Amino acid sequence: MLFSTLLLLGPSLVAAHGAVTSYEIGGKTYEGYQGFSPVAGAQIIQRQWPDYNPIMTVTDPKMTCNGGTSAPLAATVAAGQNVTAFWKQWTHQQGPVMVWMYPCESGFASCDGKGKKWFKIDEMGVWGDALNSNNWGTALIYENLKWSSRVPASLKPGDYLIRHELLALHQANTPQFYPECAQITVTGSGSATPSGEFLTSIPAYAAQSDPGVMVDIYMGKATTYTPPGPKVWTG
Ligand SMILES: *[C@@H]1O[C@H](CO)[C@@H](O)[C@H](O)[C@H]1NC(C)=O
Ligand SMILES: [Cu+2]
Repeated sequence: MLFSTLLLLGPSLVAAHGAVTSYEIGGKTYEGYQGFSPVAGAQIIQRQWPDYNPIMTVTDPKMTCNGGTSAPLAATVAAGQNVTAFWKQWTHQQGPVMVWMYPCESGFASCDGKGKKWFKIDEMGVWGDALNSNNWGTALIYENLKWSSRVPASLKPGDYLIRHELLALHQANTPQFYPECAQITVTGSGSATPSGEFLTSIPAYAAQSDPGVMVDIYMGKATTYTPPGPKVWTG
């Protein structure tokens, strides 16, 4: 119901959400997709997403890259360097930030994000013991409109997707996922890859009933929160 209302109201409520719209790596800015008007062949590193309506289920195919497929460009990142993502706007202040990577072993054009190969490089859930507070990773995005994550220094060089995911939890038991992807080529002399316990598939990196997904932050009883999916791999 809420979802169809949002669709009917269209652009007036678009302001209630947000998406990654550019990146900065090593002092260089990479314009991303600005949304709602895909341009064929846009010379960007970001996979163009059709909209940033909330994704409501962890099994939705849009979970991979918000429906974005390939992009013509990639940014070069030295292993150990940070990737900073920027949002033009973001509204919600409860819920975790999670940053994921996926190896594109045969180049970007055919890289579909399928299989149990996704791993987290960064995340922030809640700090303190009040889940109904603004002490959440997504509240820092609300404040700063950016998020910086280190690509593990020991990571094996190659082509990767980097996926920024905001999971908004402000509506009880009604998770909203906002993921976007960009293409990066990691350089360096590392050889490390995450072992199986750090890997998962997207969509469906967790059950919809996972306590990190289906949660009532207002209930007053819950004082701890663990973001869904595997543990962060730092190399
Ligand atoms: C690089 O990312 C890490 C998190 O992965 C963060 O702690 C650190 O502050 C970032 N560095 C810069 C210069 O933004
Ligand atoms: Cu929203």
